[in-house]
Amino acid sequence: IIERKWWHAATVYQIYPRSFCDSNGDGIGDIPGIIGRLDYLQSLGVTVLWLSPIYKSPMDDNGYDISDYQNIADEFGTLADFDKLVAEARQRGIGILLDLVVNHTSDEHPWFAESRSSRESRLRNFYIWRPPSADGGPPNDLTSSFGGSAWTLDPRTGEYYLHLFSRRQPDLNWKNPEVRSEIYRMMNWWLDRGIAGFRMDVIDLIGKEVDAGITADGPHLHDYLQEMNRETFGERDVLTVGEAWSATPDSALLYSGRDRRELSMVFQFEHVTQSWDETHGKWRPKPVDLVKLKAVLGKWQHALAEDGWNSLFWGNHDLPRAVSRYGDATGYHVESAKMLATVLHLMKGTPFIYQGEEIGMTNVSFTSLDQYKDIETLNMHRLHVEAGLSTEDFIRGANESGRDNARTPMQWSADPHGGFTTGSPWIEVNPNYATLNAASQVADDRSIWAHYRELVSLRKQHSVIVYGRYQAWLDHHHDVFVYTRTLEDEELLVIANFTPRTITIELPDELHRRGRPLISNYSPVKEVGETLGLAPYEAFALLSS
Ligand code: TEU
Ligand code: CA
Repeated sequence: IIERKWWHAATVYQIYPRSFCDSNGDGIGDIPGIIGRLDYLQSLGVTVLWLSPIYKSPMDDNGYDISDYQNIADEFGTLADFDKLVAEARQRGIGILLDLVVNHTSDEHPWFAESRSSRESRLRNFYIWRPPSADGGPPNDLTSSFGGSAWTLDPRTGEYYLHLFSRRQPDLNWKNPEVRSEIYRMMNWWLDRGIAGFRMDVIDLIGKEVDAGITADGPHLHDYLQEMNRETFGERDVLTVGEAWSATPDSALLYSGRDRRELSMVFQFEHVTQSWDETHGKWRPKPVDLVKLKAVLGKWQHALAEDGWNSLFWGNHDLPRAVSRYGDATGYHVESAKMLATVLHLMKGTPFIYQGEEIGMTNVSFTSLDQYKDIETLNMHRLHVEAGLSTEDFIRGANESGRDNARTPMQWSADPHGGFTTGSPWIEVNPNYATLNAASQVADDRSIWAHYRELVSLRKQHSVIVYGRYQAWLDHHHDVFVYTRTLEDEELLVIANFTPRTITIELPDELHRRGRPLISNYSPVKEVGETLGLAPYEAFALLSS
């Protein structure tokens, strides 16, 4: 039923350029650094790289605040470096996805400088300006994701502008057709340079109706996406993935349905937020409840089984490290990292690996506030302390959920600073680099890295992994994740112990079988009977036909 697309079988690797590889010793990762690691990425087997923003930016939010869409930030390199990256990647069968940040720009973008200059500016309507409310305060009570009001008063003209993120990230006015056509022109300019597509930052926010208090999922959102598709990538064979914290299975079908002409897929976050605290959100995460996690992931597998397409991920540059959040980073580091990868990569959808996940990089254990660099973490600290929390308590939450967990430098080797830089890194390297690094894992065929490489390669070989029908088993079991994937006469059985305990499970008749062991994190299992013993975090897949 589904028309086959190249990106159905692809595995994407996300690079956070600032933290990936520094080529010139200034402590900041850069494009030449990425080029130098293409062989590593090719050998992992990934065929798409998503780069977090590399455009000119004052870096208030590490590049998610763009001041020139058609230039590269000096610390990352030049347009010539970028073109070289595209060409060198293509030679290795790898495409480049750019991060499209078009909900907002930097306050240093020339559009904003012009827009704020006077109420009569020809670009006034490029952003969202409103007069103060009757008491002189902000127009309404919309809040910024990074804390506080989403409105800032600009004294020059006496009006407030909207920023759903930092005050240095003013929101563009998507209702203005000139804004939209400028964005489309810019997108085509990048597409013409040969990129493989876009990851679209907070794309669910562009249809906002601020006066009605609506930010996500606004009434014209899908009109804009259809227009964007028509005006830019619609006739090009690219991958587009929209970040949509508000996505539900129903809206995901609107974004990614086959006849919708919008996006290839979206990132949804239900499996992430289901373990957040009701009042304190991610800063007080609850332990992961496997029954709930399975229910959420299964719901999405079923919802997009016949139409639309899933993205699959445990982590990204905003989220804690997968093995720390869902596995056991201390007791069973290798076993649990492999288990998590197995469960995710054998589901239906396009898997995304966040840099360092393939070697099982872990959360930080910072002890003092100045070790954090992330604007969200620093703003939230201020607000939490004002509300009566101690810095110590805040740090406990930040070490579990803060965005800097994902942003410490990639651990390449046991050399100083993990081989990330010869200078001093912009953010501290996790001290566990001495034992946890890419060099040692690439050399070890039983490493986490080797396991990821095998999973990426299996997806290329077996269409049952790409297209097989998903069915979950033992939904109410608290310890194991069990599912099957079926395509024609092939059936894949995946079984994973999510606990640090040795357990014995009972399996329904339909699952008793022999099969060809496809992958496992202990010795290969060849037969599944009525009862099955599983070692801590054991996971394996059997293929039968
Ligand atoms: O993130 C969207 C977003 O809403 C995050 O700020 C999220 O709420 C938070 O990190 C999780 O608790 C995107 C980018 O991925 C993020 O890095 C940017 O800071 C943000 O947009 C603004 O561009
Ligand atoms: Ca550098």
